[in-house]
Amino acid sequence: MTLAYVALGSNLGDPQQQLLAAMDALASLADTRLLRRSRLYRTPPWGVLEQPPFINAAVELDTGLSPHALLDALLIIEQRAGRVRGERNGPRVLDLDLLHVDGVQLDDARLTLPHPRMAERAFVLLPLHDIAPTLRLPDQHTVAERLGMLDLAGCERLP
Ligand code: PH2
Ligand code: MG
Ligand code: MG
Repeated sequence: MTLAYVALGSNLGDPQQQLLAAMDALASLADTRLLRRSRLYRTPPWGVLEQPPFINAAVELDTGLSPHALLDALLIIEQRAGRVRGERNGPRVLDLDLLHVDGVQLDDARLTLPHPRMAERAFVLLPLHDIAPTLRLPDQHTVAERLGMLDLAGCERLP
């Protein structure tokens, strides 16, 4: 079994409900246990600014699935939630991004691990910090250290 971290995001429909349902779906995956779930955060849209704020979260899984099998499972959960592929960085019903799998570095047409842009994004690191503050990023900083370097303006934890 291997620890894996997944980022969750949504800004269409009922984002809070979608994230909670997605966490339940992740907890039900074959050969997988959900060990930790972050709080939910409201975050300003990054990339495409003219869209609703996102709700973001992160989870820690212990899984026997390979990274690619886990990626397939994430895509199926996104599709079941009604995800329609649209504009890059645009609005979405559910986005599940595989961030990190312990001991795995890979870069192919479908998947790059660790996620190459996670260290720059408050909407990823803020929830990840709830569940894995000492996780080491590709730049060798921990999540906690990197988070201290980012601008958290407009990010708020939901009650
Ligand atoms: N996801 C994106 C693009 N922009 N902004 C925020 N705040 N949160 C996201 O999850 C997000 C985003 C593409 O996946
Ligand atoms: Mg994403
Ligand atoms: Mg994605």
